[in-house]
Amino acid sequence: MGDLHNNLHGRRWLDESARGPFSDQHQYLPSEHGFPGYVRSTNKLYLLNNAGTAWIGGVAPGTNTVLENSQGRLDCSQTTVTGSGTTLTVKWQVSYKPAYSGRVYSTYLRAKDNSAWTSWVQKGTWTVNRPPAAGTIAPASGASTPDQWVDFTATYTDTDGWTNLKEVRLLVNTSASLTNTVAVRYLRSTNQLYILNDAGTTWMGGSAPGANVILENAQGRLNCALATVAGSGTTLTVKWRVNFKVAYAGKTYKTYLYVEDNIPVNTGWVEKGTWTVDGTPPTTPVVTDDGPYTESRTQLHATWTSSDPETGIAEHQYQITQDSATGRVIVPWTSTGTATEVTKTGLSLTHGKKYFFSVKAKNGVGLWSAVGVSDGIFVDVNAPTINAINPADGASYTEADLVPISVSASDADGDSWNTSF
Ligand SMILES: [Ca+2]
Ligand SMILES: [Ca+2]
Ligand SMILES: [Ca+2]
Ligand SMILES: [Ca+2]
Repeated sequence: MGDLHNNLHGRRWLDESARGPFSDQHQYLPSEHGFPGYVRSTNKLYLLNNAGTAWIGGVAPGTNTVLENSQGRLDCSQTTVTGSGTTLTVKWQVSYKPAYSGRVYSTYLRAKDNSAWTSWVQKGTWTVNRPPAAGTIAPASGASTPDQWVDFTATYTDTDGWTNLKEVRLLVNTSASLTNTVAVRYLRSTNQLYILNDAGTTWMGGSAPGANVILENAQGRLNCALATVAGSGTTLTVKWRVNFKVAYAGKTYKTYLYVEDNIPVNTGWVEKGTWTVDGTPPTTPVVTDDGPYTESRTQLHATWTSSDPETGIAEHQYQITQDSATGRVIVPWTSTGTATEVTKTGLSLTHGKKYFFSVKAKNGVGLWSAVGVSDGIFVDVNAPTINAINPADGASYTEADLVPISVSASDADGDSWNTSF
């Protein structure tokens, strides 16, 4: 037995393995491509050609030669062979080409003495893979109202090709937490969509894109009918059509993508954008005109304040009416954009009439506030005139004097007037 190794032909073989979650794709396929061999009797290294029909090479270990086929390479210069006792030890230095990437393989050994081959014996596994990556999401930011459908178009990539992806996900939450949230998933291998349950423990659903199904939990919904999936090259693009329920409104969330390939290797949750769900309109504007009266018959001015903590104010509109907020319309609803005051000129106001500003505000998701109204302003073209005040300026009296106090005034408009001291 001492020279058994002198009789050995060694072989090492990599092929697809039945191991892992994708046994339907990773069946044991005993094609003989991609493995190197060593013939001891001639001290030569070989690599099988792509077709598995002929040996490439025939060079001694240590030779500065790289043997290669479409799957990989055998670097003969770094491949060593040593024999001792009953054992032949071969250190195969191999590398794998992109065409071979994206799988978990089994490693097999086989040897032949001067008369017979062993069978192929599985001795281990080896993974050749390039990891997946989260791509982009569009829109990267924005806002919606409760129950409003939103299309998030997300890309997911794998250098091994989009079919190397096992599943992709989208999460909308304040952090990468999975309880009471909106997380959706597409399982590429079965072409099925899911939404995570409230507890974050179970994926619910299993409907194909295009199926007339709406999956939902307490926070939101995934509309399968209008979700789309497309693969091309290294990229899988999913258009997620989702909405958020009232229970989920009132916050700005982050959007996260997650992708996992067939190995499986995953990216974890990768933050990609923000999204706000706003279910409340702006506060009712507080409107202030220029006091109790104005002498102008042609212009009115007012300022106002309103706010929306979730999505801010996108637009204001004002209206001017006479006599009351529901009286005759002097200026119909007019936008001021984001300005919070207006000076309206060119008016033909009536002396003695009171005018009111009504203002409403729209937030970032298009919800309008209630209408706020000013307390009104009279048009008084001429303020009253004081004609005389008794005692007159500079008059002097003694302690014993009884001092008469009176005012004489008039109003050019004929308005009544009052005095106070
Ligand atoms: Ca991969
Ligand atoms: Ca709001
Ligand atoms: Ca006023
Ligand atoms: Ca007057």
